[in-house]
Amino acid sequence: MTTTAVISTEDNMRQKLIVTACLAAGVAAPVWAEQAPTNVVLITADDLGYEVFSRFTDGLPDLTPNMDAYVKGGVEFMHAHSNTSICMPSRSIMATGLYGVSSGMMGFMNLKDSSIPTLMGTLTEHGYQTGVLGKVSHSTPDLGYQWNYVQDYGDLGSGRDGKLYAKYTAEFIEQSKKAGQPFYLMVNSHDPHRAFHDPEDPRWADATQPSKLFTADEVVVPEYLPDTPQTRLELSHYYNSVRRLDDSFGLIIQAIEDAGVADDTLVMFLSDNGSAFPFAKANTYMFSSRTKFFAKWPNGDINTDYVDEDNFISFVDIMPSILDATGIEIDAEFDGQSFIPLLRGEEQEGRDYVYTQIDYKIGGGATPMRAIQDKEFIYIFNPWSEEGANYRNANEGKITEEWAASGDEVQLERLRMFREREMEEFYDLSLDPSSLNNLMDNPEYQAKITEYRQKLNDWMVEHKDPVLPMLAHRDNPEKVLSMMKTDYPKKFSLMPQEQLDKIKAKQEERRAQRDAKKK
Ligand SMILES: [Ca+2]
Repeated sequence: MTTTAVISTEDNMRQKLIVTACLAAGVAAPVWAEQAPTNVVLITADDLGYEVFSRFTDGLPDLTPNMDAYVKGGVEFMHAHSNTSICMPSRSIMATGLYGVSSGMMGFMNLKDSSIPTLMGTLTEHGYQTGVLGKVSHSTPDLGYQWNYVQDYGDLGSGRDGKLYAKYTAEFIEQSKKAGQPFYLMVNSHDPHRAFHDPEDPRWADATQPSKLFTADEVVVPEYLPDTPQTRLELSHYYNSVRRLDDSFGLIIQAIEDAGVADDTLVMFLSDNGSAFPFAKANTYMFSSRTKFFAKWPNGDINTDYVDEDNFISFVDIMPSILDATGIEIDAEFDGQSFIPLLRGEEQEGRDYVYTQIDYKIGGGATPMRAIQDKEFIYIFNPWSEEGANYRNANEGKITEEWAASGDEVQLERLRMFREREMEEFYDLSLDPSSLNNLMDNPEYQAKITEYRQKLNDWMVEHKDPVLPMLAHRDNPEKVLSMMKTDYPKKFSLMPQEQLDKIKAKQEERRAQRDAKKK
């Protein structure tokens, strides 16, 4: 599919110059030599859950006005998912088109297998300027890679100042124009990651104020959390941060439009993972991975004012889609496929299910989870689960403390489920989207459970998942737990030497600081 952009004489001249420069440098001539090149801006939120959007928060108006207005002219997917609902592994999937089990980045790992191409590396090789704003280390799997333009968290008001994001977006676009190259810009907000915006005690001194604040009384509590005072308080702070994300989004879009490049720029928006509350981020429930996802590309011949309610897309599709949009072909295998045809309203195979996984979180041991879901059902396998297990993550706030102290049966059972889980879970999403009622022992669902487990088994076979043998022994929990120790890859074995060296240097630095304090 070719774009229908009109090419001016000046553009033609510029492109000829670039092609000549590429040939002289021994780089493959870019395919956009004959047409206006496509720029790509990927805007990511940090921990923005899908449940905050209007269909789940009826009665809570005016949370994301800029996004709501923008998305109307583009394409929105109703079934978009992060394959791994944790910051760095989620972004590693976007950058490689591969699940963690395929790339080896099953957690906070950099890329060990240097034969795997990355999105940014490939774009550089094909004549693109690349830039990144915020979340830089989480968004750069290859430790040897050099972006053309970098502004990190500290230069962006702790990743929470939209005016600075807009300023640097404009600066990078100007730099690309001067270089006569098309660009790829990854704009990573640090909102609405914890710490949320608490008006009484704003944690980020250099962040901007959200344009609107929310109160504990008016928030909508998602069904997967018991409705308690602490939950409501944290949610109100979270909504403040969501609003600030939306403020930033509006300013970034304005900067792209002011730079005069919007027509030839594919803009996409997504969240790296679900919200930082128990049962969302760092798990495999529907609200762990489901994300707001929309795209706009005026000269890309794609749909406008269009909502795709049928097709599942996920982050393994991001790299193939961007290469498709930019007309770059490389000799590489991806776990995903380009969704650009869906943006044009075409049909595609393989869009009925999504597969999501968790392996290593930032701290602690592995808690592998594997899930398959479609619009009707979700099946989850948790080989780490056992009585007395103590699953924890950095997303609990003070909510789990409140559950523990409540003496309330419902809250205590929710806490037990969160910490220990069950080896297998199955939910009817049409009746129970928040996954509260595990149907594993319900006789009516046994045929469906077998069907979904088999599909997950097939996915594990295809991707040589180390968890596969554990699924076969699911009726013998002791065996599964012993296999976790023997068959599951150790964290450090998945890291490249350069990352191990960095970790070692950091440890030594900390040790030296401790020793200095003692003296
Ligand atoms: Ca995140």
